[in-house]
Amino acid sequence: MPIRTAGLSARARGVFVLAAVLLLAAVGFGVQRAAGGGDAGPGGGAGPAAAPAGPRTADRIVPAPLSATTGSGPGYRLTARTAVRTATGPDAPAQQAQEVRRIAGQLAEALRRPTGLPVEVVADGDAAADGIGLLLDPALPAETGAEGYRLTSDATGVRISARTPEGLYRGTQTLRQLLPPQIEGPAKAADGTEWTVAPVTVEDRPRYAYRGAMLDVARHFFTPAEVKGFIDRLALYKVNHLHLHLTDDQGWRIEIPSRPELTRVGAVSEVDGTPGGFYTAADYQEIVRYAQERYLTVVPEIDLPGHSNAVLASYPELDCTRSARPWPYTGIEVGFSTLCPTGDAVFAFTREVIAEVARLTPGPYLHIGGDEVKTISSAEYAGFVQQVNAQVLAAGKTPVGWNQAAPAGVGVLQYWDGRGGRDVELGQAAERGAKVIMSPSGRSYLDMKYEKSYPLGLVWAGTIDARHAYTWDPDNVLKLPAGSVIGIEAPLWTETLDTPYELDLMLLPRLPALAELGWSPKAALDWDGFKRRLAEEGARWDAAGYAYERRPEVPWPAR
Ligand code: TNX
Repeated sequence: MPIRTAGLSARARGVFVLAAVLLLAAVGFGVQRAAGGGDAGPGGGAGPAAAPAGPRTADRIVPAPLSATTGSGPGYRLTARTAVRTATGPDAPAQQAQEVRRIAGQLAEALRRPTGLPVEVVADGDAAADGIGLLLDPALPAETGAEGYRLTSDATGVRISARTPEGLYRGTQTLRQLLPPQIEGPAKAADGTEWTVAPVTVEDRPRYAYRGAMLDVARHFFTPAEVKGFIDRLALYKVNHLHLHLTDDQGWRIEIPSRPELTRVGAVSEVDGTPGGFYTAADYQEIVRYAQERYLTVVPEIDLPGHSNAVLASYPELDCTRSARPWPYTGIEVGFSTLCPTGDAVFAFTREVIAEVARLTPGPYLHIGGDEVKTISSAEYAGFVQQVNAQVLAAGKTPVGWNQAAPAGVGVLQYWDGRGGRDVELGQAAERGAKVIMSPSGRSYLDMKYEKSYPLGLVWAGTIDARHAYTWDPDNVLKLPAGSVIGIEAPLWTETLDTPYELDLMLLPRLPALAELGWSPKAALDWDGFKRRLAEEGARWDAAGYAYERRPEVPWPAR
């Protein structure tokens, strides 16, 4: 087939020719390696022709693993004989063994659809036999941790081992990335697609324990199915917490049976006046379950005492400022609403809400907001937050608050804004032992525009392109005591975002940039290398049907 470069600009032609030269060099190299390897195993086929066609080697993984080496030989080709085999050993608790089989089933299903291969699950089989072995191995080094794993592949198969089912799950996400992008497709791929896993050895574990993304379902409501789609994107990049911002001035989105007005009144609308919505207990639990199956912990947020206009519209007696109550409220101003900071009625209300949300939430955290309260004194604010903090602890959960809650003694603080001495207050809280989740608004806010002229998003914290989202160090945003920062989170506020398509445009490609900061060792972080790996992700999103912004700072291949 002749290579056409006519119609491209001179610069693009140059790039094209260079790329073609590199590609030829790479193919030549691959053939040499395969010929030298000479070991045509079960999946290997005959000789050089079976060399991995695509460039999906160990250096394509996002987030970058702790270490990865591309081996020699043809890699493992999925065939009709490929099975997912689990080995959990005689000492594993039955529940763990069952969980490993569930993960195997999840992987097999994901492989079956695009490949059209049968991909059976063989429980307690031989993890070293032909296929993909999932091996629970408590003897792996302790530093592997709960999320770490080891993945090896060669012509005979792929083996993932980990100390826990969670580690195996993270390893299966890496395996997805070692296959061609069509593996993400919703339907069977074109005949002749080569389902080859490059020969690699990967050792991996995360830098931070907490790697989160937040979805604001209050400003615009997103259905359980839409939230599941959001979770799918996070799981791919090994994000392990989903923070749901469930309440705000514009809407209350979770049913509390003892307080029916919260949803009868407080859920009716959203920003711009379009209809709102809310989650029943069953809806919420379904989201939690779906997240759990992908090893994401849901962190529910009930924003208190500010951002509470929807509560006040539903239960006016909780307002002692007696301010005029706009309802339905469809604008995007902040800071004008607060619950009464004192009195039995308000704390009975918070206790009931916290008890119900805690009951529905298996994860350890319950986020109590605490941001942008402008209409009460700081003493009233601190007194209120302390009481609510105690209620969350009494409900068996760990309270999390936005960084304004630092002086009130909340144990886990989410840093977003250091203005007005908030950075100093947060530093003091960290000195007293508070843990910090880093969400600096100028770097990690996925609702900030990529550039000033971008049609979606806000600009109050600046503009954030993919490079800006990637080039910062969570440990050095503030000078905090060593070990204070437990991770990072990327919040997606939805004042300007109303559809899953719009969420995708803001999320991709910045989510993987932030996910890599949370997961990968500091030494592996390098924008020039990352942007090339990121560019390869585009084809996966195309296959999956995910929208994304083809930002100029990323060298996307032509579609
Ligand atoms: C600040 S971050 C807020 C949110 C807005 C967001 C918009 C934080 C704790 N508060 O209420 O939605 O900015 O970017």
